[in-house]
Amino acid sequence: MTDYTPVPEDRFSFGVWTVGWQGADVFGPGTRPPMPADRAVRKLAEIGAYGVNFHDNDVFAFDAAPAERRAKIGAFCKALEETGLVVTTATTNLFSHPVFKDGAFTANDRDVRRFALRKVMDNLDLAAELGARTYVCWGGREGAESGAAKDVRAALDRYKEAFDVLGAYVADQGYDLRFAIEPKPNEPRGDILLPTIGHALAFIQTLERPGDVGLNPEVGHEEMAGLNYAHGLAQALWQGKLFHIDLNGQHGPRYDQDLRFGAGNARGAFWVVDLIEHSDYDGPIHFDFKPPRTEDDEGVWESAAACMRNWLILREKVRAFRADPAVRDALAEAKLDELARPTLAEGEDWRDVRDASPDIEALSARRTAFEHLDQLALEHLYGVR
Ligand SMILES: [Mn+2]
Repeated sequence: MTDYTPVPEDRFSFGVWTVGWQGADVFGPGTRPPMPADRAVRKLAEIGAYGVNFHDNDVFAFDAAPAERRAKIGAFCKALEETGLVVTTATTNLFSHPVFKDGAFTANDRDVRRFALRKVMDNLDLAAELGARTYVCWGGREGAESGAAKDVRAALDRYKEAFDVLGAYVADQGYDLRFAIEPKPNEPRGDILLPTIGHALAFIQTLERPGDVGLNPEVGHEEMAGLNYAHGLAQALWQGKLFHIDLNGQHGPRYDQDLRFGAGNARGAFWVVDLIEHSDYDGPIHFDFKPPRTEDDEGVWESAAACMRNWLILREKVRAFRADPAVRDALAEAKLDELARPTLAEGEDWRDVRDASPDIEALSARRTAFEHLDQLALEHLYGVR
């Protein structure tokens, strides 16, 4: 048992925009005042975060004049220096300004696409300067509400072209940066391109530099599509593509809730922590949540701190689950070790199974014992083991 106090080794990071969200939604304006990026950095350091992730326009306004842009970046950097917080990741706002109303990399208007590339390159320069290693691309406006207005195959050509151009830019500049695509099924567009982990994984294989592009899957985005986030993460890990994670909470298929991590699907969160804890993922444990519109400033920081606290609570629980002798027996009974064994033995080929004739009735009658194993997990989650 610990007191769940975060330490830098936990690698907890937050988007500047998470705690800085003012609470504006489609039905009303913000309920909280704007938060300058440097204040977000200082407060995040106070509550035990290790790193931050920023959009260009979290730090300076879209239309900031060069002097103002420099001043805002200067204040941000000063806060980083004074607190020791690390910039792990950066990204571009390609969704707020009306110019991106039909998307950025896949806007039908070619001039918009050219401007979008330039905006990303500007922020890649800043990201590299601040030491970010991962560059997230969430294509929130890359999509459509209607059928004929978007030729999806042409749009995917342009999407690929954007990553090829930006990959060349990063290589030519000698930046140590990798791209991480963040899938989302819908919202703000009716339907968004690259809607799930699976779509994005397939897309990456078409790029000129597939090795430099991976994924940044978000809990809520996959669960909005009714998918199992931990399974998606596992496949991304299996394909060497889990470059970053966006952790938050969601209650099934509905609008993007961005609850604090551990709220929403708690059972799903247990398996996410179990997977990441027992994997070679070494990126930040990153939270992309939004403190609900009901909260004041104090509530914002309580909600942010709770993301880390919930991770640490669940980490303790998944470690206890894996160390429990009853769980080890149950895993063996459920044949997890057997799943890890190749179906064909060394030196065997299809001939060795071509004429297999097992006792089908006996095979069908074998126990799986999965319910027993799952109940043990739930009892660890519920705190009775
Ligand atoms: Mn979200």
